[in-house]
Amino acid sequence: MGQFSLPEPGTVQAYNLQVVYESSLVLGLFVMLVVGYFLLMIMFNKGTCTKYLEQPYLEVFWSLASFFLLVMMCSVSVYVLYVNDETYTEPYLDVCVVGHQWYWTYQIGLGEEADVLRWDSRLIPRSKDSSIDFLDLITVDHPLMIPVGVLVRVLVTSADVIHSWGANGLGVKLDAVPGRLNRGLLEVKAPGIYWGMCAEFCGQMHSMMPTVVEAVPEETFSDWKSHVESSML
Ligand SMILES: [Cu+2]
Repeated sequence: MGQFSLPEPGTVQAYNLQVVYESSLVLGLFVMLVVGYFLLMIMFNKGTCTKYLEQPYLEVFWSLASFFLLVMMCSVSVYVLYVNDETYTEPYLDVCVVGHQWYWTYQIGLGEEADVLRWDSRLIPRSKDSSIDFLDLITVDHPLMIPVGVLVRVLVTSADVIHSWGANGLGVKLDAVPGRLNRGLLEVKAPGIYWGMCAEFCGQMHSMMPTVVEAVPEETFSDWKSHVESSML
């Protein structure tokens, strides 16, 4: 649908959200057309059809029809709500995201594991050496690397004020609240770079802490991880 729809979903979760959005949109358009048709009919109809007066069956029908439409919308959205938030298998990777004024700290792996990697992701401002197609305000020094095709659990918190981490194409936006841990699941479908912005006003440089996620094939991810680990030793 190109410009008329949401951005291309980058994850299974974003795809599910798009299904909810588009199915609700189609149902909404259908209801609008039916109601619009009857509205125009009533406006321009000069006669009165006695068949439609005091019709209990008709009233029961349109009450039930709208009830079933609501049940359809509700069942799709509740199903996606649970599917996007629950997993019965252990995620392949845990990523911790900590918001700071005004940058993100990423950590791959949890506290007890030996192979935990932690780094800061800061904005690179445009300079006179920047190329002509330099992406202003969404270029960072070290993006978050995640593998494609596996389940990644994101744990988001903050060290100072409330921030919000997410990227449009990933279909995720999680508030980074000090003292709380918010959780999201991602299963990226295609390699690529996904951009987002801090979505909670967090101070003077709120617009200068983009979230850049680089999704790469699993082998590339392992190579990158072992390379970084060896260079840290
Ligand atoms: Cu922020």
